[in-house]
Amino acid sequence: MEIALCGLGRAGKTTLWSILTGREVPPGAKPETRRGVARVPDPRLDRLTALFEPKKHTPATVTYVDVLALERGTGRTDNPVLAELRPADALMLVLRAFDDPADPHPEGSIDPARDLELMETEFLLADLAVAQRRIERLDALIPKTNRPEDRAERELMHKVVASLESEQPLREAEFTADERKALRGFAFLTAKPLLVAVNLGEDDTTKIGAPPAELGLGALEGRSQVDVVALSARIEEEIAALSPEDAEAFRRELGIAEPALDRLIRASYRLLGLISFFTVGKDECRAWTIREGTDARTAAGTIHTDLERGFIRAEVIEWDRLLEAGSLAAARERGWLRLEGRDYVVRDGDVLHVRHAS
Ligand SMILES: Nc1nc2c(ncn2[C@@H]2O[C@H](COP(=O)(O)OP(=O)(O)O)[C@@H](O)[C@H]2O)c(=O)[nH]1
Ligand SMILES: [Mg+2]
Repeated sequence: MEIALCGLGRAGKTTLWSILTGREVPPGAKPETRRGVARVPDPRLDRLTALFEPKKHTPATVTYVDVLALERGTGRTDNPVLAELRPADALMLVLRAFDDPADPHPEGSIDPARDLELMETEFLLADLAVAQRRIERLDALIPKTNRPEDRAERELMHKVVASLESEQPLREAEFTADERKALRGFAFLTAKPLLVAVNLGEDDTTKIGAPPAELGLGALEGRSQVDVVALSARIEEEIAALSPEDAEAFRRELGIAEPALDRLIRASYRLLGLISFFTVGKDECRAWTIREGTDARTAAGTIHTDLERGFIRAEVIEWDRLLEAGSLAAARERGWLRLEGRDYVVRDGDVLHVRHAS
């Protein structure tokens, strides 16, 4: 699962990517596409780890891709940056809200609401170009082949165009499940979940975690598959360099309850429709990533294909019940471990122990 960081130049994308992934980008490094992994902070896994004291502790991860900057007019061209965004499962749009006269904003002033509108317009235009090109092809093809599936696709593309022309992103348009499936192959940008990261100035700490309206981004309120996190990349950078104790003290001083970076990663995870289940033991406590709605057998397959193939049953317990019991054996004794079959829909926070035939 990948999230692409996008936005205008000098918004703080690379800075944010570097903190998210813990990978250093030396000042003056040449701009390039960078891919890196962030650990998903999860206090539930931390508590389980404290109980089991395993040799290994493995959190879930999300991959972030730092791509080159977008600019005004990008959507009307075949800009290669757009092609880099298409494979992503979601977009993180970084909006610059910090001022720095020494490092001017490419649009000449600080105005996150304008930048949001500008970028969304480019995405709409880019998708529109894709749909229109497809319609042209189908128009040429249909008289020759006369296939009903081509006609159906053309109808769908006209629906796409109508949505985009009325400035409605595809993620917010109404499509049937089959239509959504047919759209997937086109990798429309406005169909992807959108996480807006507002990069505040380091004096704007009172706005960290503020709702969109307080950031002048009321237009984002209540939109489906859109989330907003306000943070200061500079402050997160400083916090990342501190020891956990000092970081905690620094945050308390600023009145920040939870690290903004944690919230950003968690919002990414949620927006991607992902949940975690856990496996525990003396060797390893680990969080596994699945899509919401995944059955127990498929979930077992994320651990190992053998577990999926030979799946018999899963012993399941909620993470906090397991903590309460103190061990798997104690939970089993109390009858708290449920035996679930292959069709059981795994829930966020379940601890699974898979019984399988080898
Ligand atoms: N004052 C301030 N400067 C920042 C912040 N985030 C990034 N910058 C600076 O803005 C410039 C552009 O940042 P960069 O991450 O390269 O932006 P990108 O072009 O979007 O990748 C760099 O000089 C950063 O140090 C921030 O929160 N506050
Ligand atoms: Mg950059």
